Amino acid sequence: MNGSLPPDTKQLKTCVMFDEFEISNNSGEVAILARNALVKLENGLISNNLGIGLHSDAANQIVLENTTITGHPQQAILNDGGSEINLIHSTIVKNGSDDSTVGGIHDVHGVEFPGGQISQNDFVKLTNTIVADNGPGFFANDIRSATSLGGNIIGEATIFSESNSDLTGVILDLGKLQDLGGFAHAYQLPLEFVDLADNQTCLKADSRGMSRPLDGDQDGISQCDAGSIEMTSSDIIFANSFEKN
Ligand SMILES: [Ca+2]
Ligand SMILES: [Ca+2]
Repeated sequence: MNGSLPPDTKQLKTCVMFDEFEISNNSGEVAILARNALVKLENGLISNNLGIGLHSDAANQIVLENTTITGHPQQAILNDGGSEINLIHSTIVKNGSDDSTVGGIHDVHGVEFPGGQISQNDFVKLTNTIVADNGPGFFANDIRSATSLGGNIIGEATIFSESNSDLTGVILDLGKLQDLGGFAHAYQLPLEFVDLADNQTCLKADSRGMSRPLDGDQDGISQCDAGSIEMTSSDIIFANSFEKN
């Protein structure tokens, strides 16, 4: 579907599943607009469309697995209307350069009260997912309102319930999309971020079909990687364009 969608929006109704897909370089305000739908997106890429990557509104239930959303001038994901989004082993980077409210994932639900009490912020759930290097955003660069189920790599977030197994405040540059052998291009993970995700919630394979978990850092222990790619020892790169806070 690369470049072949209508110029405005792609509307999904009822139950939709995309496996091994790419939606890139479209000129509409929204690449995927979901309303009242069950949607599963797996092993794919949504990239460099003109506005928002995925706009979910009106009681959707959406699951993303092994999917990368990148290169959108507005939000990667805008979630509204009581919709629920479950992101598993997905990579949300380099979105929101154009004065967004949030560059990565903007869930409009959830309110932070004085004293730190937070209202319902579990409409968006994150497992072994990367949300970093987005923004700048008015509320936060990467996430407004989400709940972690563990194993995530997160940049800047607000109204966010994190897990002990998350890395937060991470400054991360994954470089450029590359052909790593799957249906769509994806990002490699720098060595320092390999083998840090949660094996208990690890998917059985990555976006290109490589089995998880692998011992990417060669320490003798196989542990899965956050994001859509499970790094093999042969495609480990020693990137030095990142640092952790
Ligand atoms: Ca290891
Ligand atoms: Ca690994």
